[in-house]
Amino acid sequence: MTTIEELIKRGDALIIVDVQKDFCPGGALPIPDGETVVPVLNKWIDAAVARNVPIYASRDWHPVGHMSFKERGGLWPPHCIQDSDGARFHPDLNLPGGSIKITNGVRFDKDQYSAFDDTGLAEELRREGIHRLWVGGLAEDVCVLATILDGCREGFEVTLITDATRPITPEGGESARKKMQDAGARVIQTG
Ligand code: VGL
Ligand code: ZN
Repeated sequence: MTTIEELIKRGDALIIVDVQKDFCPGGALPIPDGETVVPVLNKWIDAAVARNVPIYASRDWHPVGHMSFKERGGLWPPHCIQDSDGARFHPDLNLPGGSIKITNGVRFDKDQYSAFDDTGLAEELRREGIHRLWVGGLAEDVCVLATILDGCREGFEVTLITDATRPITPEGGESARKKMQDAGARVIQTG
């Protein structure tokens, strides 16, 4: 069996998408079994640290009354409001001090599902000599999907860690998985 440490190497990055309390059961926009990604991602974090592979963690970080909220005609209940408890990373996610945070959803005029959208992430990764991305997080059919599609479009070799992600709906997850694979993303399951 291939271990994570055998898979990841120099030139890779681990991208952890929106593993925040509001996206887990008990939160404002709970994703079924969302919390189950945490122990899996912790294994990837350990391996990334051991191999000196950088870790980028995105977070959804909306102003009060964001345009993506239902009260403003958007799709979602209010969630991940800046500095709220629900916007915190899941408390069991062992993000090391050296991990790099990417903040999304702060714009007043549009939502940003992808960690690449208006963040400069692609340029930053290229500057760091990174060409392969291992991706997990929430939700598979929203922000993980958008991040992976952009990662592929930007020319990175992208792998989705299937046991480190969960969709909002099973149908959404199925269609997202297909779109990601059609875009050239690979899929892998941990151990
Ligand atoms: C997300 C819905 C609204 C996500 C963010 O992180 O997948 N989903 N905002
Ligand atoms: Zn959001």
